[in-house]
Amino acid sequence: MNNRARIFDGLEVPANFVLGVATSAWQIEGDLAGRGACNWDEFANIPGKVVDGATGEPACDHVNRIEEDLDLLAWLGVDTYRFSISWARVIPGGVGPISAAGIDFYDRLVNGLIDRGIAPVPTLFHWDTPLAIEHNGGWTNRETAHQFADYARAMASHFGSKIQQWATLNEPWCSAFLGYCAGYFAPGRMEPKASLEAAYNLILGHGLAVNAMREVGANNIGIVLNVIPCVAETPEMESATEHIDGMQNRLFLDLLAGKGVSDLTRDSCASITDWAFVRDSDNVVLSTPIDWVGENYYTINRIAAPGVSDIVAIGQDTSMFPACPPANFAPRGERTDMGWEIFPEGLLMALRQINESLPDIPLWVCENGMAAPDSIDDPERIAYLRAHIAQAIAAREEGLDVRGYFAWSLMDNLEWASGWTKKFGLIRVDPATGEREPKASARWYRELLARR
Ligand code: IFM
Repeated sequence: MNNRARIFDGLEVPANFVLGVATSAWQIEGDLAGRGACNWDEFANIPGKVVDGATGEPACDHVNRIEEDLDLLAWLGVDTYRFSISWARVIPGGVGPISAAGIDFYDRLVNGLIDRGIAPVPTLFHWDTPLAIEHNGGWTNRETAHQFADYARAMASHFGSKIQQWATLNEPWCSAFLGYCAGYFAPGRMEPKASLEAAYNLILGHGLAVNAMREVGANNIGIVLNVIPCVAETPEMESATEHIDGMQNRLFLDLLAGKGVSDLTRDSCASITDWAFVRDSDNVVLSTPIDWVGENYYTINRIAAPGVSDIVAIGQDTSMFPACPPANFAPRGERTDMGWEIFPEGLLMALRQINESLPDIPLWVCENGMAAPDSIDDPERIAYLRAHIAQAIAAREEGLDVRGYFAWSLMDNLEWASGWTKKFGLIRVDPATGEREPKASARWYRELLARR
């Protein structure tokens, strides 16, 4: 598997280990006038929901700077680029006719990548639900799953063989639980029961989409999860840890594996739902075989007793886990600007956990990176990337079929509810002018790509 390894900065990167960078539509595109509105536009317009009142306009102005961004990708020398398609840009109302201007933008992106020898890897849903669909219940409405499949079919049929790798959803945990349980993300609902239904309908939509896309000839279709290893800090926190692992990881892995909702999960959420929305007949669709699984890895969940830690880490809060028993997240040691503990070994743990649930399916690290201080000189990011790439390679060495790695992110962008305050980019973006400037980490990644 690890043929013709080369050493760079202590990393032995196999020649067939694919390296890329990733972004998502709402975080970079801008050009709101050129698309339909989405849930995040509405959410960001509510005072206090996004830090400093940042909105999707102009974000990184990527729609207008597409040639410059394509040239930056070519300069980096990446093999592959993972981006997301804005559903509301290509189908402004969520259902109905395709927007010629919207699809033209993605044609230019996809053709520009192919011309530069970079493989395009689109994700069909990275959290930005068309507003009309959100207003109709969003992912709490089963109909959304079918509408998503129609959109997926339309994209697969339009792009045909130009796309050799597709992702359906990005991190359905975030859409379901940050969006509908904690209210921290769009649409800002705080309804634990509804969030479980949203999680279920997301995976249903994924399964329906995979089938619809295959009907029109698409292949190599996967889903991107954010499996986070969950570790109890003390024996008495084991049951809370099991619950959090159930919501963060096992709910999604079990549905994809055809196991339905486990008795453990049913019981641990019995106080908030009777699970009446689960239909046994959905199992075949939910567990439609997939060609690969993506893992977005950033940190680990350490679960401690209430009151043990006062560290604030974004996304590590019991309000984001329906029916969560009292617990406290307790990150240790070095942390990123998100408050997330830096724990590279957790990537290997997450890949193992996925492989145990969904054995023998090729794995991709679809996102990994860190929020670091706003500086062109970012040695901490280089160290973070190096340590995590080493873990991905270690996973291959122990026999896991890890095909590649995407650094998050190509450039600084709108970090959702944190607005412009968290910087994940390899390339610095000045939010006021849109000016791009490669950081030291971009030069490091470029060198790694060149030497491999
Ligand atoms: O910026 C996000 C991305 O959109 C999804 N995965 C996590 C990243 C960092 O929070």
